[in-house]
Amino acid sequence: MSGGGGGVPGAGCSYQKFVHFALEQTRLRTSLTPHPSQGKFKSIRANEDNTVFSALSFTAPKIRLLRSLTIEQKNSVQADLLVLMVDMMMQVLDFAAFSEPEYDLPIFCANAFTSPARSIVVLDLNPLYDTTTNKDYREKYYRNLMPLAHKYTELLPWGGKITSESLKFFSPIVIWTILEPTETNHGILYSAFTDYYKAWLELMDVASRETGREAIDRNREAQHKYLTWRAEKDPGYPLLKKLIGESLAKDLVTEFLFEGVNSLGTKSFVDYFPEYARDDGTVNKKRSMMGKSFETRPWDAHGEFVGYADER
Ligand code: BLA
Repeated sequence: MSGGGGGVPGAGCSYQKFVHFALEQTRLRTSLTPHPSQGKFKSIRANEDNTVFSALSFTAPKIRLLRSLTIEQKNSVQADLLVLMVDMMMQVLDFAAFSEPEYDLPIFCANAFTSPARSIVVLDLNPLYDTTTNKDYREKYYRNLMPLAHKYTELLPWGGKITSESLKFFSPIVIWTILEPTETNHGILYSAFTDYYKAWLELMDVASRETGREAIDRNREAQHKYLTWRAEKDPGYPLLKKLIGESLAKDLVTEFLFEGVNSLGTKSFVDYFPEYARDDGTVNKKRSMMGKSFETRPWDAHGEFVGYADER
């Protein structure tokens, strides 16, 4: 059997299937065109031979950027009962979809980091506008999606304390969970991914184009703020640096994963997040200024925010 060392179950638990599903479903509804960023990153190679990167990016009507990165790190091939088996040491999925600024659509966000010990997962339709302070936005997009969140609250339970700053980028239907990397959990995650992605596609299908200059500018800036946050503070960055080196990791983050961070707006990280400004004007390297909080799910069944920072 594979996984003698308790490794992540093998090929059956790949995240490739997630990507195939999403692209297939998207193609049923719209036509995908390769994004210019695909050229440089499609055949990105890791420092180690056992680690494979797959990067794909597209645009489509209404969709500014649909991009996917998977990383698979395999253990050395073993002969076992005459069958060559491969242990997965690490699997990563980073899948996101960003609309054109003419639409205020949430950002589809699926991130999973799986090691033999556990899977760290964030799956969400990240709101363009903070749903605690923008009730209209919450009503518009999440009211009808609350049943989706309820479907998974027990199967994919809240992952415990989390970087507090992240919460502003999450919606009331977010799945934030830490799982044992079993085939069963992988199956549940696949089901949640497909449900959430189909929900996003449906929103995309019916979204109507904003025509007012001000509204479009506001959407663009909100997306730029999100990109700026993630390009600077994404938890995956140290690992990317280790796998492909600092310079390529930086390019991957700014030109592929969070493409638009250098073109959708001109504000800097500390313009958006002044609490990170150090006296000399540089960005504080800490991931979080507030620390971790929210031991339990901080939204109620109606999507109302019920978490308070003082519960830390
Ligand atoms: C950990 N990734 C995490 C954590 C979160 C996320 C919440 C737990 C640590 C924490 O509380 O910050 C993901 N955080 C997000 C997402 C948003 C956010 C999606 O704010 C969106 C707004 N993860 C990846 C990729 C890699 C990766 C591509 O998505 C690697 C290439 C790795 N994530 C990774 C690792 C950890 C992690 C190694 C654990 C280490 C750590 O906590 O620093």
